[in-house]
Amino acid sequence: HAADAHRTDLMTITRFVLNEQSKYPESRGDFTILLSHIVLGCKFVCSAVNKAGLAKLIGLAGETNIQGEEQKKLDVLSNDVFVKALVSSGRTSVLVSEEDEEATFVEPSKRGKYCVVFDPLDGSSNIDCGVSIGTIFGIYTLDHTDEPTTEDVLKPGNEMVAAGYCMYGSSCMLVLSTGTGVHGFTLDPSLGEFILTHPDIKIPNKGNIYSVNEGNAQNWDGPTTKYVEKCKFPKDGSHAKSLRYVGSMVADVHRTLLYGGIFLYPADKKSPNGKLRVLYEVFPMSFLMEQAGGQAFTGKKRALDLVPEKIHERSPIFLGSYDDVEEIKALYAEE
Ligand code: P6P
Repeated sequence: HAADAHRTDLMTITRFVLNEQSKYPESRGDFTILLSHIVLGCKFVCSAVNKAGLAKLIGLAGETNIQGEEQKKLDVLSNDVFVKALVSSGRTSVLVSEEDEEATFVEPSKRGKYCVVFDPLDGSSNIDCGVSIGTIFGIYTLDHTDEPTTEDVLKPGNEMVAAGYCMYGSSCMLVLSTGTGVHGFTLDPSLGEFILTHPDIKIPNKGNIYSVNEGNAQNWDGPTTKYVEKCKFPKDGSHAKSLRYVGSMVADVHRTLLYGGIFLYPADKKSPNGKLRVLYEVFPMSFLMEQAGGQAFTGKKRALDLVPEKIHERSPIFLGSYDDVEEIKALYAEE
């Protein structure tokens, strides 16, 4: 037979997660319902981002978010959509968003057993120039029935049960791990469904790309400076690495996951804890990297072992191919 013009074994993200969850007999479908609401948010943002140029959604909303950055309309819209979708899922109790200074505590009648930390539109400074941006999320379970508090999300990343991102670029791709590997789903706009296109993503053990903002080089510490030097002027006769830096974490991490290499946002004299946020940037991307066979390091420890004390806390991060991160760990160990 000629190959079917239309694939008939459509593995949608919902079917995929139902299959995964069926391995846990006690699961009552709560996670699947939660995920379907996250997927709804991603579909909405994908549509809004694609129309942004036309719908004049671009431009400053005039407000500033708690990071003191000018808030763009798409930021505000995306945050509202995700908060509403997560609350209406009836499966969450605490929400932490990059856009909101305080955590959101869901009203008792709508509470569920999950806590979601997310950046609704990361890399938003790139919106106006059409560079890929994304949503990043991490999921904790609530392990008590008392009043929820921020303590329920101030947990190490190694207690996350799932994490993922959705990249709004030339195509809309959702990359997810529920703890059994990393899987990529591409939105088929004609169906409005995320279809499994990248099952079981594994990051190459070593890559030849390093990804860092070289503009901060004068502020880096010794080990980072030495490592980047090694990338550019290898002493062992190997090829120099290529530099690829988009400046949008989802785009830089997605490329690192698929092609290998290392992504770095180190501490520097100006920002001793780096720039990226622990709960909804560092942890989800570190979770995915480990699940894909890579690793993630803060300069001091395994990133997922960090215990955040504040919901918008920052941390330096070095993540990507296992062997590449080993090299920078060795340099920090010498310090
Ligand atoms: P810099 C975007 O604003 C962001 O939060 C991440 O998406 C990105 O990796 C980083 O900041 C870029 O920061 O200082 O290199 O512009």
